[in-house]
Amino acid sequence: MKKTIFSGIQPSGTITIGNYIGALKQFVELQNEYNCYFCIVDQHAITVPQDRLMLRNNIRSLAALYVAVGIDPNKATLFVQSEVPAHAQAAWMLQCVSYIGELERMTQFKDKSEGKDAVSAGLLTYPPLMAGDILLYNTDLVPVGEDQKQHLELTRDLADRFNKKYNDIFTIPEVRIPKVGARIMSLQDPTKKMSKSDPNQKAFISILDEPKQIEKKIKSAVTDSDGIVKFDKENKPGVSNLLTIYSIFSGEEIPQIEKKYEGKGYGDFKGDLATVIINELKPIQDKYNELMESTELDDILDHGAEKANLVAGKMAKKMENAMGLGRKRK
Ligand code: ATP
Ligand code: LTN
Repeated sequence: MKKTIFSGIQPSGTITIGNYIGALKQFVELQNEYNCYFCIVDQHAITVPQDRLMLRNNIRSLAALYVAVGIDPNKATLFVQSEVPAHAQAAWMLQCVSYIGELERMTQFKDKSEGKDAVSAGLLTYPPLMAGDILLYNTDLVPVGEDQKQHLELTRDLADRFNKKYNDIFTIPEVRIPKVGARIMSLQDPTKKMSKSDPNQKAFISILDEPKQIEKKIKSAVTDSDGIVKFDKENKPGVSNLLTIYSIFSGEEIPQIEKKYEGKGYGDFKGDLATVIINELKPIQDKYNELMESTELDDILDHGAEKANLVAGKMAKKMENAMGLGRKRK
C-alpha cells in the first residue's frame, strides 16, 4: 500500500518562489509515489488579521497555483481546511494535550508575535491545529521547508503523548525537508526567510510576478561589495541565496555557476538569474490564468473536501472515543 503524505500552505498571500522551492516542487515530485493530501490551510491564516475578501481570493488563487505547478487532482487530494470540520475538532482535542510552555517556545510564535500589541490566542495554538491536520490522515511523511521542522517535532510529541495517554491511534509522522532550497532567504535581508506576508514587496518574488517586476527585484537584491559570485553562506549570505535560487531553477550545480561568472560582476549574474526565473514561471502563470477563468477549480475542491471528510471524520471520531467525549455509540 502507498504511504501517505500531508502538507499545507496558508492562503496568506500569493506564494513566493520560497514556497515553490521549499514545498510545492517537492509535492509535485512525490505525488506519483504517495497517497497525497494537499491542503489550503485557511484556518491557520486567520491566526493573524486577514481581510475577508482578500482571504477568499487567496484561497481560490492558491488552489489554482497548486494545479498550475503540476499537482494532479486525480492523483492527490486537494482541499480547503475549513471545509473539513474534523480539523477544528482535532485541533481542540490536541490543544487539551498541549502545554502552554511548549507552545510559547515555538519560534514561529515568537517571530509573529514580536512587537505586536494584540496577539490572538490562535497564534499560540497554531501548532496543535497543524498537528491535527497531519494526524487525521495517518500521515507517514510531511514535506515542508526548514522553518516548519520545530512544528513537526511538536506534532510527533503530541501524537506520542496522545497515544500513551489515551489509545494508540496515531501514526507518528516523519518530516521531509529538501536538501537544497529548504530556506530561501529574503532578497532585502538575507538573514531572514523569504515570506509571502512580508510587507516589503521587494523582499520576495511572487510566483505571479511579471517579468519586469522580477528583473527589478533581482536587480535590487542585497548582495555585498566584493563583486565575486561565490557560495559562502556565512560571509556572503545575499549572493549565496541567489546562487541557490539560480541552481534550482536552472538545474546547474553551484560550482558550475560560480565558474560561469568568474571575473564577471553581479550585473551579468543577476540579469541571467532573472531570465532563468522568468522562463520557469511563464508556463505556470499561463496555466494559472486559464484555471482562474474556468469552473474546474470548484469541482476539484468539492471532490477533495468530500474525500478528506471521509478519512478525517473517522479519525476525529476515534479521537473522541479515545478521550471519552460524547456517548458511546455503535
Ligand atoms: P507567511 O508569510 O504567511 O507566514 P510563508 O511564506 O512562510 O507564509 P507558509 O504558508 O507558512 O508560507 O508555508 C508554506 C510552505 O512553504 C511550508 O512548507 C514552508 O516550510 C515553506 N516555505 C515558506 N517559506 C519558505 C522559504 N523561504 N524557503 C523554503 N520554504 C519555505
Ligand atoms: N504551518 C505551516 C502550514 C501548515 C502545514 C500543515 C504544513 C499547516 N498545516 C500541515 C504541513 C502539514 C506553515 O506555516 N508553513
